[in-house]
Amino acid sequence: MPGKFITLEGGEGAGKTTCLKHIEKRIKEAGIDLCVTREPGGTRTGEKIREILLDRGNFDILDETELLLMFAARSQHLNELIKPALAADTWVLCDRFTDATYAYQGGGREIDVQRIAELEQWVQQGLKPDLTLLLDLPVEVGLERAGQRSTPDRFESENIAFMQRMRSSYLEIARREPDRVKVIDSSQPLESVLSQIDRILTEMLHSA
Ligand code: T5A
Repeated sequence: MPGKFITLEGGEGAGKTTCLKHIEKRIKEAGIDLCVTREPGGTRTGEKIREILLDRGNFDILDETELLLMFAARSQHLNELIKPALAADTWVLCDRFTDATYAYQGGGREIDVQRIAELEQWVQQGLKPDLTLLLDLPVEVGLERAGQRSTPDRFESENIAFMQRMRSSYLEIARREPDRVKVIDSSQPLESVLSQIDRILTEMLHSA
């Protein structure tokens, strides 16, 4: 039986890094082989593309170039790491995936979503996550949390209107695909966020 593909999504400073470690621990405790990875990145080539994408010095990257680089990294990631892992019955936990492209490039940058859907079909050929946990919180709260931690990257430097469009796009995906995308209120204290996640994970682990 192929492994399960779980993705974690959310706006800036939503708490993905914090929650990822918790999810990893829970799945491994259940005796399941797990591969933890991220996008953009996850492979040697993908991590080089990530550096280009996140570098604030690259202010001249065109929106379409950004979109194509996201899918270039994703193609490498899927073929080199994700698909082989799933075929070997290993679960994959990925920090961001294609929903981020719809939210940031579609919502934030306002690129035609039909164009994103075409690239998704070409690169993924129908492959989608089994479960997506969307950590949702007001944009201002997320930016404040992220800002306390590090120098903003190219995306964290975007304006509030961009971030609001990104959040709305994520919530729209969740409304369209409620079976796959579970919304977690990540404005709550960490213990509450983790217990919301635990409830969903327990259900998935029992059905596996
Ligand atoms: N991108 C990515 C696209 O544009 N298109 C795409 O297709 C893809 C795949 C990647 C960037 O690339 C863009 C989106 C991103 O901008 P990233 O590293 O994945 O970058 O994303 P970031 O959002 O930048 O990740 P961060 O590491 O900045 O944020 P996290 O992981 O969401 O937040 P985290 O866990 O580090 O938490 C931030 C702070 O909040 C605290 C934590 O302790 C930490 O200090 N915190 C809480 N505080 C109070 N209550 C809680 N519940 C808390 N949870 C966490």
